[in-house]
Amino acid sequence: MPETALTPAIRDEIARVGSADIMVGIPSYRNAATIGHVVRAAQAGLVQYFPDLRPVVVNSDGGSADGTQRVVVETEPPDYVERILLVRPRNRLARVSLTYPEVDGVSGKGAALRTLFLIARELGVQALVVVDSDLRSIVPEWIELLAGPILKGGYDFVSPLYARHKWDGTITNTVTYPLTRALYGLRIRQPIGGDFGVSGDLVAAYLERDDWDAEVSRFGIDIWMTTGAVARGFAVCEARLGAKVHDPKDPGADLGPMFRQVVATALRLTALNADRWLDVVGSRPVPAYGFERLADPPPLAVDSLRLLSSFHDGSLALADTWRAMLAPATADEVLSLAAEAGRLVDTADARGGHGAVASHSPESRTEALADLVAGFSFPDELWARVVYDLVITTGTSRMQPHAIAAALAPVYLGRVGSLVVETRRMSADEAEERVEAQARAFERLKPALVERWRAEVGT
Ligand SMILES: Nc1nc2c(ncn2[C@@H]2O[C@H](COP(=O)(O)OP(=O)(O)O)[C@@H](O)[C@H]2O)c(=O)[nH]1
Ligand SMILES: [Mg+2]
Repeated sequence: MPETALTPAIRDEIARVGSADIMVGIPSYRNAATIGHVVRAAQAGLVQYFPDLRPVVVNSDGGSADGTQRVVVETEPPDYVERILLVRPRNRLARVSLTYPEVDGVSGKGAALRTLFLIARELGVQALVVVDSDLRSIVPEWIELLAGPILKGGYDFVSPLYARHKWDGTITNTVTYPLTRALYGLRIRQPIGGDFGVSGDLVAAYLERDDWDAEVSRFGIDIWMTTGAVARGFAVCEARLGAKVHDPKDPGADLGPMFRQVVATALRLTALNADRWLDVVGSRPVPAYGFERLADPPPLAVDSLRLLSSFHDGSLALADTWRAMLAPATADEVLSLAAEAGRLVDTADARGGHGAVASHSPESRTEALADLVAGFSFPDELWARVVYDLVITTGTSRMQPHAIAAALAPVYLGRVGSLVVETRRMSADEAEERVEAQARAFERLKPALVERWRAEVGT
């Protein structure tokens, strides 16, 4: 169990608040530009929807130098919310902004959440809602949607359901959604969405677990929370939140560390929880709470040429590692796809001259490449086999999850590049059907995974 001594300053804040029924926790690191809106929405949601409860908003910050915490404490106070919403809550809303302590020397989103869990337990809250501090699309109702199922419905974990752009959430679409669904049999569409509702019981269970590691202190936290709820049989539902609009990331440019932390955690937990998934067959939807919305998330530019180029570069540097971590046939197929990606990138360069292609916008590069790559496809089943080979490699301890995840990253970029090219003319619904088809491939291949696990790892 990690050592997290709450600082005296945090203890003072807990003593000042005393106790609470419902808490909104907001992790942050350098979010001065966006966190004000999130704090206002959280306060308004608590005041409007839970006027009879004792509410608190807690910001857990990583020591941002950009004034994030100052924005939080200078955001309009709760009486402003009461005035604009014409609500007279029974209890005054408390607001706290603090700098969280590192967990075993590591800071990150997970460390921020660990402090939020400790505070929630100390205050005795029945429902903890956590929301990201870079959200543009949060509205007060999100607080009701994420806490309502816990307070009114007896659920322990509320997972978000959003309309996202077809190219946003690529780690979710290619790994955490299909893997969680096929392993545990629950169709949780956004296992690492970042905006969750957690019951007081589940918070206590999280704090009692002894498998917190450095990745969980970073971006491994979301899949750790979701898997922890699902694998231990807590009551799980989804809440329909509408669009997720936040600081966007290009999967080829910004997602490297996050990918490694999420995937390493997912693999580690898969090996740890074998007794929870080996016997699960098929999958079922989980109950969804909230009114269905029409939402149109903003466009997102993704540079598919760069994705294919990273896939090919990765194959040059990592071929031996890929052969060590994948089954021989899987490695052969992946390496030949990477070679094909390399040829396509060369052709694109030769056609336009590297500078000419590089100088175009990502969209026109995708279009230019699309003409070339009409036949390029990273098949669903091959991707599922890649991920399942890695589950086996983790189970047999031939490689550490973190090393596997790092070596997988370029393969993932190739997989995403293929999806981007294939879905470039598709509507959101059509692209969603591609994600579903991939999830069905993971389910189809699961019996083979189970058989291999039993033969090579044990039961
Ligand atoms: N406290 C803290 N929060 C972090 C850190 N890194 C990210 N976060 C928060 O975690 C949330 C999600 O991060 P973000 O970069 O938007 O990830 P994504 O939306 O999942 O791609 C945001 O609220 C960030 O402020 C960190 O190092 N420390
Ligand atoms: Mg974000």
